[in-house]
Amino acid sequence: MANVISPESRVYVAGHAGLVGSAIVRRLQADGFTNILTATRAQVDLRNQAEVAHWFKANRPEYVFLVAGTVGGIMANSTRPAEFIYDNMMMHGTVVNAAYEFSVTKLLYLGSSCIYPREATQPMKEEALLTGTLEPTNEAYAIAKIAGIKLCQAYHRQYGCDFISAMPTNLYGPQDNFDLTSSHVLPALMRKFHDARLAGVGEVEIWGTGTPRREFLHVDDLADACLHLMRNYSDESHINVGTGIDLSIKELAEKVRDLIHPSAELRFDTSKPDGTPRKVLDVTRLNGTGWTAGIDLDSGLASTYQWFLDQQGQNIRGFSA
Ligand code: GFB
Repeated sequence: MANVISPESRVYVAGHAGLVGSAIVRRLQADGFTNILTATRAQVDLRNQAEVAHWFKANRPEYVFLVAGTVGGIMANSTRPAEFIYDNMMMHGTVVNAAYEFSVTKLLYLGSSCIYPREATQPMKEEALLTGTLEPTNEAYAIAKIAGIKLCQAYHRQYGCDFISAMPTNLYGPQDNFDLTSSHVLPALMRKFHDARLAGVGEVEIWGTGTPRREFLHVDDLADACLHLMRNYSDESHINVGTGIDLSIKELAEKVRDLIHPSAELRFDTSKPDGTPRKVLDVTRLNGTGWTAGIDLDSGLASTYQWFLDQQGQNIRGFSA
């Protein structure tokens, strides 16, 4: 019987402070895990192989959730491609190699749904990977994330490492980034409608045409899926993680408006990029492992906004209240 992660296991969450990492730590704590290992950027620069190897040698994790990364929305991706490809390729390479060198029992690497071709048939199946050109606005990031998948597969193939890859759709939830230049659309809209209501402004700017379609998974659902996959999945292929349900940016903006600032008008700034016309994942393989998403978008929006309000006066990433 292969080793299975348990509350006594030494579990390293690489990227513990971010949107995904903090959700995984919350979930592990809730499940009574007593050996959750984390390291701040000051303690370990994950882009530095020597520092990462030194940390692994000293801490000997048995399980690794590799969810660290330099991430951002469409504007950050299209204006900072060098950071996005360098940081992410280095972080993936150093952690996966150290996990092999120090005999980690199992590693789960988290990619992104932007790895798929811009014109991929929707919903996107895992087999669509590398079958067409990528979306230009986040190609650098996508290449780094694809390299992460190939790293895990290569270490599995050559050394027999139990390293798996999960590809989540667009995520949201507590500890998200609310900085308007680097954030993803959902937290950006939440902040924009919030600020407009407080300022008594009757119009909110939405980037693009509002016609692109996106799928949104709450990060607590993702954390649940990651633990589920760490326990039940060891195939070489990456696996999609999502709800399988999408909506247009305009429909999302109307949901956020109705929740936060119902009287506001939407103004579409078509000088801003739309990015990929549609991104929704085929989650047949995931559902086949016995997992389905549990947090619907309306409930997730309400609970995330409540978290946002509860943080007022505290430091939310990208937004000093
Ligand atoms: O979430 P987002 O920045 O990234 O943009 P992607 C999604 C859509 O929302 C685009 C529109 O069509 C944006 O033009 N949008 C409207 C806005 N208003 C806003 C706004 O105020 N801020 C932002 N950010 N968007 C990401 C990749 O692509 O997908 C990431 O850039 C990652 O690397 C993520 O892969 C999963 O969904 O287009």
